[in-house]
Amino acid sequence: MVNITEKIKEIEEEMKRTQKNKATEYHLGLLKGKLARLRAQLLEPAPGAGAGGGTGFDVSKSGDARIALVGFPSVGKSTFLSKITKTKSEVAAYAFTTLTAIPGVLEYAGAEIQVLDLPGIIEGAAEGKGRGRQVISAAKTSDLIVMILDATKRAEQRALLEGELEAVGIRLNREAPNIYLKIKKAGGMKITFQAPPKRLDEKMLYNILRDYKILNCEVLVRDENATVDDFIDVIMKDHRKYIKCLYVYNKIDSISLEHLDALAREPHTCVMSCELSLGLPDVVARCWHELQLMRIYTKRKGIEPDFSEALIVRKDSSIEDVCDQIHRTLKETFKYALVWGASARHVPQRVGLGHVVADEDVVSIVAK
Ligand SMILES: Nc1nc2c(ncn2[C@@H]2O[C@H](COP(=O)(O)OP(=O)(O)OP(=O)(O)O)[C@@H](O)[C@H]2O)c(=O)[nH]1
Ligand SMILES: [Mg+2]
Repeated sequence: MVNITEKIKEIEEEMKRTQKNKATEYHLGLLKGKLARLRAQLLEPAPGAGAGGGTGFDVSKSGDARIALVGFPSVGKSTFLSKITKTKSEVAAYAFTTLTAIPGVLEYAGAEIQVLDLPGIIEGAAEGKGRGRQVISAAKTSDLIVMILDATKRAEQRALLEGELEAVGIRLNREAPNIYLKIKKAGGMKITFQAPPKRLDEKMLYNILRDYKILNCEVLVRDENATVDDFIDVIMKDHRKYIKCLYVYNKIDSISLEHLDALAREPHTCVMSCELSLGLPDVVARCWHELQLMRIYTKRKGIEPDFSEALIVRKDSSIEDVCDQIHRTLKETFKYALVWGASARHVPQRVGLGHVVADEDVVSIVAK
């Protein structure tokens, strides 16, 4: 039997050979679908298939959020971890200094953020080169990927790394496609487009669904710009992860000012020099911003709120999430809450469990 890696190679070769035009687009679409299936198999083998899959490193999640440091060898990931946390991860001039995941804790704005220093990954990581698959699995569990790049290296490094992450189903700084898919037991395929699609048609979707042996389903494409790749992402949604990414160029002590200026203007990008301790507070502040965590202060009746200790909750959290953060049974006795701050229409506003809080709100929970 040909192994999965070889099959992937074959399909990639065929896709490269095939010219893109009207006559081949259906065939290319099918190839993309097959490729996505094989890549998922490579990372997540069927249960009982034994080891070799995508299990990450054995580091348990802790704190309010997790950041993964991803990058090629020797770009300065460990140096960065040692600078922003109390953890010392070994630093050296040779490649693959770090061989496992080293967790550190970043304390910021009253939150504890776990930062994972990971081994460097190389081209072909998605296919299992180096410790690539493990690194990528660890990255998949994070709330934010901080991609450390070497400012002195060629610009392609970023696209190469993105390609590796993309190949294993990580989607950076993107939302899930606006396509509804419901698999059914009977009734055939029902495909509808909310507006005339620009890059898809019914036959394309039909072919791909058949190839995936999805014969009974309902599809509603809400986005007119949706592509075949988007559609495959929707079918493969259990293997896709939409994660924010901050691109951080290190070693700016060794590049020209012009180059530095150009890098710093790219979207989702920060620049720093760990060696000269330049730009580090900015990078940390950007990480905090990208994580979209909120600080909620609690207040007891008749007492001033305690601003020294915040509860950390995720973006769009409700009073219910705040209760859960305080104690898991608190909502059973919940009567109402009083809210002061940006989310309150007037202060204090009396609200129920569903009220969505804002950063730095003060909340007082009133029990039955
Ligand atoms: N010039 C310069 N060198 C740096 C900077 N930050 C780190 N280095 C050097 O880059 C080399 C690699 O640093 P590490 O932190 O070990 O890199 P890493 O990304 O953890 O490498 P691996 O663990 O092998 O993947 C070391 O020699 C560091 O001293 C910087 O800001 N400027
Ligand atoms: Mg390292």
